[in-house]
Amino acid sequence: GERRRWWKEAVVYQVYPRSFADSDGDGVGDIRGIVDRVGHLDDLGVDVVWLNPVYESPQADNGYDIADYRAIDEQYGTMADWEELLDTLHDHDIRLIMDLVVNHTSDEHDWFQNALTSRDADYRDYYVWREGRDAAEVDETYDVGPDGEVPPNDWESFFGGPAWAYHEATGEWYLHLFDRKQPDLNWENPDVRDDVFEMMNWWIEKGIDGFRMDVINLVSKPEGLPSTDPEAGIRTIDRVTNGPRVHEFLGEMRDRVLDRGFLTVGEMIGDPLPVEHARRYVSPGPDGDGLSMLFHFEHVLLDRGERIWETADWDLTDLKAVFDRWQAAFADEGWNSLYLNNHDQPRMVSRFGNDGEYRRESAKLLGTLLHTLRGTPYVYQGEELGMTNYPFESLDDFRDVGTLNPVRTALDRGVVESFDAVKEALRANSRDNARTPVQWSDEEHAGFSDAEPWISVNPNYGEVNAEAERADEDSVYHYYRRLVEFRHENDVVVYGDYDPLTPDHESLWAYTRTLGDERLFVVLNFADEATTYDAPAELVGDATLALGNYDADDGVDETLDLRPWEARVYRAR
Ligand code: TEU
Repeated sequence: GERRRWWKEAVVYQVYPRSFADSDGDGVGDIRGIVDRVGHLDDLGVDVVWLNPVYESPQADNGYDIADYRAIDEQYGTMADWEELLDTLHDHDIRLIMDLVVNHTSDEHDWFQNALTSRDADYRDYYVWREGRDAAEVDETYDVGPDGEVPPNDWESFFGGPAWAYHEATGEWYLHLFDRKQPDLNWENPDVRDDVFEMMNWWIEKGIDGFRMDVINLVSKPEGLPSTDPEAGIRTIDRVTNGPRVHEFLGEMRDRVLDRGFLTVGEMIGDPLPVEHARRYVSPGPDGDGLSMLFHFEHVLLDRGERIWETADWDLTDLKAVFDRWQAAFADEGWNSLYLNNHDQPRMVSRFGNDGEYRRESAKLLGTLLHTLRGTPYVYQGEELGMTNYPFESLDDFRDVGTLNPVRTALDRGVVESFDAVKEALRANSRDNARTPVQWSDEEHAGFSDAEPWISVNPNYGEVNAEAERADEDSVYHYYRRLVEFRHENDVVVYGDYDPLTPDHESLWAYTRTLGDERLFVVLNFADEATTYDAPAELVGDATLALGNYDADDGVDETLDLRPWEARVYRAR
């Protein structure tokens, strides 16, 4: 039988603190701003908050570069503010999970500062240091260090350029899979693991309810750090994901970090994530790593090219195929997380919906999908308001290191001709789409701050904002409230089997969810046009319309006429 778990029944709401709410008028969101808005979360009905990093950090990657794991960044407030946030959430029966960023630290972390002092420094081996290679022996052309040295291997950073930085004083290179201000920790060193596990337990003792684990499938690096192999189609990402000791390290974590039935969700980059790893990460058995669930990337890579300025064509059948495969993968054991956007992804309504004429309808349809598949839904701040992508006009509009680094490097090298040549793709792809301030009202700066925000507010805030959404019973916001409530009141939404009905249809996604003699029938029209659907005979007949984004009658007819972006959830009778 199905194991019941509180986190399977929960809806998670993701707060990106920098962009959520600014209480002290410096243009940057902060923890008090979140405390002030807990009412919004409570009204929405969510069960868990996932808080993006608020630790002390020079903010090279908005907090994913941590200088002190046990301190709150001044910009975001104090430890007392954080404690108040935890207490306030708990008072409202909302749990809190923290972001765990332990593949790398900031270069300003004490460990790294110590490591820089000499090759024999106490903390040298906390990071990955190697000697460079002789330029004459290799054919890479970029970034030749002093004395004609090139980096130890050809890996590329996820943010563009080589994954290695040369340290003059000690004459070696350190590995940084992300920005050069984010040196990778050396998990081969047992002291690193001790310190990480101890730090996790320190936060657990403070009363948190779990962790979201940043790029946790990168922590084990392959022996010998081999270069890529373009002939065999092996890219950097294939070298660094799901490494040889990753399950051993996570097993150690499972055994040594206190577990009070937490929600743990591992971010697993790479495409595809091999199913044998996926199963093992989330298997609760003795051979499993015991994570509650994971984030895979397959659906958010469909429309992406190799580079941030490239896009790819996709259609609905591709999207369904990805979800169908993952629904099946964890049908008996393991559990899915469900997300359509987050702080690294463009806004879902601009990407998978229609953010113009059908913004509201398509935001609700996507919400229906998110909340009626089998798994735990993650709502990203502003999603419940139908917030959209930002109309970027120049490189100056961007703040994200993951956008700026690669584009600037490519412009320098002439790989990209001009900003205009890549504008449309960056508009579609940039992480900054998700990071514009939450639109609370139609007041100046959208009610996010009294000051000019660190990144521009989307110009559509006059129409799209929380105050307007709350005032309108037909809003995306109120529909999301109903979705959350629906999950809480119906076990079939949580535990029911998923069966797809229309894998090959180009604009319809229909499926059933079945638990014992309860059955839901969901039908979604992913199109700007009306579409008819011949419902399967066994579903035709009496049924209650439990949810929908248009007015519709009870009962499933032989032929269902669905309006643009219409979503319906029927409860079979
Ligand atoms: O993200 C991992 C990651 O691979 C993405 O940043 C990816 O590069 C991006 O989505 C490209 O589309 C995690 C965090 O979520 C992200 O914010 C951090 O920048 C990154 O790790 C480094 O900590």
